This record gives sequence, structure tokens and C-alpha cells, in this order.
Amino acid sequence: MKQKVVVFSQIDQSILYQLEQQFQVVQISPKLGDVQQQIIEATRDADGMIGAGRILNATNLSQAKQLKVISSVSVGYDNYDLAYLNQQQIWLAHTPHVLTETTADLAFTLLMSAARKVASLDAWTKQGLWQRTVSEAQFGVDIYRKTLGIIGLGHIGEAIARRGFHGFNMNVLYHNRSENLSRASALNATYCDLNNLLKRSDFVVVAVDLNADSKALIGEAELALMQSHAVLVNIARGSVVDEQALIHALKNRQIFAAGLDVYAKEPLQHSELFELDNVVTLPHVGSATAATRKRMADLAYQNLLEALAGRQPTYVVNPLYQ
Ligand code: 8YV
Repeated sequence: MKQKVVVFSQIDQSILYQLEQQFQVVQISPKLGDVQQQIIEATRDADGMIGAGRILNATNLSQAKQLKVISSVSVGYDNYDLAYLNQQQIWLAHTPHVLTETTADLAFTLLMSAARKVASLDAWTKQGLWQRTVSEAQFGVDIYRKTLGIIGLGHIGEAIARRGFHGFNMNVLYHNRSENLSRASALNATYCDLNNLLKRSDFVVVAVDLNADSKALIGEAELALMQSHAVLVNIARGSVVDEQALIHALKNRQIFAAGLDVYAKEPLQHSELFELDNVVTLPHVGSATAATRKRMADLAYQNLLEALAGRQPTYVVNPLYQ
């Protein structure tokens, strides 16, 4: 009898085809009704799951008595109840490394777009408002040789720092739970406590995992430490930054601008952010290139196959010995 795999989000079609050749596949789709109920029903006799972007926890996995693995097509895994998966001896696998450079590219895209008002000036030009030489209202801020503060010098944070250091001769500061001398030394990066980084940086990039320590890490007090010409970029998770405090800081021009790819609630449908001309809002596209998403899907597929064959996935989040 074929093992059963639940596909809980859109995945690469070639991967879906390969799954359907080997397993009984059930796809979850909002078009088929309540997603939570679909997950509860579909996982009753499921052996594996693959997908991304959905919360999976004790509630919607309560019937999943023979589930061996959740293979996430993502590097972040804050949307999974890891304690519950450990308790149920369910492997969680993810897709690190293959999206690092693509996500760092997007971070720098946001940094530069926010610094030079690309989104608002594009709209301004297309509305026919460019009628004479530009004035201070259209001026941006410089990037070259400025100070770049990275909150979270992990793989993605380090790739962002590389772009700043080698590409723009930026002075790199970083904040981590602990110093990362190996990564920092190659970039002349200086370890800073968070408050000092916020005070000294012209550009602050949030690149930390979302966890108990980083939730709401950047709030009203932290934003108040930033310089009025400073730019905040968030490519990590929305909940690391207090979104209402950021909106207040942007409205009051406490900081120059923000570049956001992630939000407290996604998709971002209705928000005061939409009314502001000093924030660039992208729809969580950090890893969203065809090539990178294919690499992620391939990696998630391999992780799933390993687990369903009884072997610990190469990129397991929670090493278990089932
Ligand atoms: C994913 C991401 O596509 O990998 C991550 O953690 O944030 C993105 O690359 C996203 O999580 C899917 O919902």
C-alpha cells in the first residue's frame, strides 16, 4: 500500500508529479473549503506532509497519528509547533542555504529602493508630476560608505553584509545573541549591542529568525533610538518588528524610510502602511525567483523521501530518533 503525502501549499509542478508517481497524494486548497478542516481530515492517515506558509500545530495535527515528517519549503519554521512535533516524534525538515543569496539580493533591493524613494518616485513620475527639476522632496539618502547594521548575522545576514561591505564600502555593524567572529572578521564587521547598533546605523536590516527572544524585538523604544535619516529593512518575519510602532515612526518621520517584505499578518490586505510614501511594501518575495523556489522544492522533496524511507532528513530541524 502506498504511503500518503499531504501537499499543504502550492509546490513546483514537477515535484508534485514525482510525488504522485510514488505516493497517494492529497492536496490542500482553499478552493476546496475550510483549510483547517481539510488538514485535520487529510492528515488522519498521512505519513508525510510537504508545503509552506501554513500554521501546523496540535490543533490541526490532532488526528495525524502516523505522520512521520513535515517537509517545509522554507528556511524559517516559526509557523510550526516544534514542541508538539517533538512530542509526537514528527520530523520537521526545511530548506536552508539554497535561498540565501536570493533573499540577500531582495534585502538590498529593499534597502536601495527605500533609500532612494524608488517606489514613490516611480508612481510620482507615472502620474505626470515631474514638471521641472526635482526638489528636496524627491531627494533620497546615500548608501555608499554609510553604516549598515545587521540584526542577525546568520547565513542571510552575512550575505547582506557581504553586499554592503564589498559592494558599497559600507561600515558593517552586527547584533547577534553571541558574537560570530568567523563571519564578522571577513567583513570587518563590529559586534554591537542592539541599542548601539540602532543609534549608529544609517541602515538597519532585520535578518533574525522569529523566536521567543526576537518577537517584537524592534518596538517604539528601539525605533526612537534610530537616526532621522536612517532606513529600516525587514526581510525576517513581521512579528520581529512592532508594526504599529513602525507606522507611527514613519508617519512622524522619526526615521527616513522602511523597506518591508514581511508583516505581522500575511497576506497584507488592509494596512496604514499603504497610505505612507516612505515605505516600500513587497509581498514576502525574499526567496521568490523561479530558480531558487525550484531548488527549495527539490530540497524539500529529498528531505521528504529520506524521512519516508525511515532515514533522518538531511536538513532536519529537530533530530529525533524514531
Ligand atoms: C518562504 C521564507 O517562501 O524560507 C522562508 O523562511 O520566508 C520564504 O522563503 C515562505 O516562508 C513561504 O511561506
